[in-house]
Amino acid sequence: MDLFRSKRVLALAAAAVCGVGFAGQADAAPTLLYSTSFDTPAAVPEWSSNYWRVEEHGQFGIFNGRYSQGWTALSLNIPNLGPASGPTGAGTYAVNRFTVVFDLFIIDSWDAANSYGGFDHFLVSANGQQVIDWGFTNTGGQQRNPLTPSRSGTDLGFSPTAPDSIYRNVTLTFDLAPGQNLFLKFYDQNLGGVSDEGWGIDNVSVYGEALRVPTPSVAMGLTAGLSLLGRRRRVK
Ligand SMILES: [Ca+2]
Ligand SMILES: [Ca+2]
Repeated sequence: MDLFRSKRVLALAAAAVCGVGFAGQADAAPTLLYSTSFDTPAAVPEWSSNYWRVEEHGQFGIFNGRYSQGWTALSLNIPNLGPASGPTGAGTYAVNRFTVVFDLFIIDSWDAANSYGGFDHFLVSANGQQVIDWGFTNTGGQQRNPLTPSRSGTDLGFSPTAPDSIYRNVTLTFDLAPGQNLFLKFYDQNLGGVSDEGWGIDNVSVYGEALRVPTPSVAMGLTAGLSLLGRRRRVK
């Protein structure tokens, strides 16, 4: 898995969305700030106190979960990421660009598209700003996310009568103003409890780099002080 190459592709994709380019982007090596597989039973004070670690179960291995009507959050102290690379001069400003890569387990009878059963959401926020809000279904109907599952359509664990999905290497990129630590929250909306539907995450990595980027247009709805841009790309 070439995370750094993926990161650059992703950043360029984000830049394309903004209608801007990043001179020197390819020269900036993202710094690996954090990585965990949850596989060892060591204390994880960087995770919220409601952290729950599932032992080996079905096809999922050992992971951070399960949650339903719940959340888990990672707090990282962010060091100085060095001098910002990228375009300089008027019309640019400095950001810390973060890339978060993780595996997402969508467990049991999620129904994103069934209005009678509720629209089941999985969300991520960074320092209180929403990065993604995606709907998933394991029971047919319309997915409300841009991902391609690594595995789906069959029971992978927990309720044997409900299929599950595994999405590996979900990749999110967002920018924060420099000088902030990171509070990364994973949570759901509208789930029915773990006996019905739940989720977990695994293999979480966080990368960061200091960039100067063109000031976004007002039309993008972004501010100079804080911009968030959630993107996702599947890493093969
Ligand atoms: Ca694991
Ligand atoms: Ca299942």
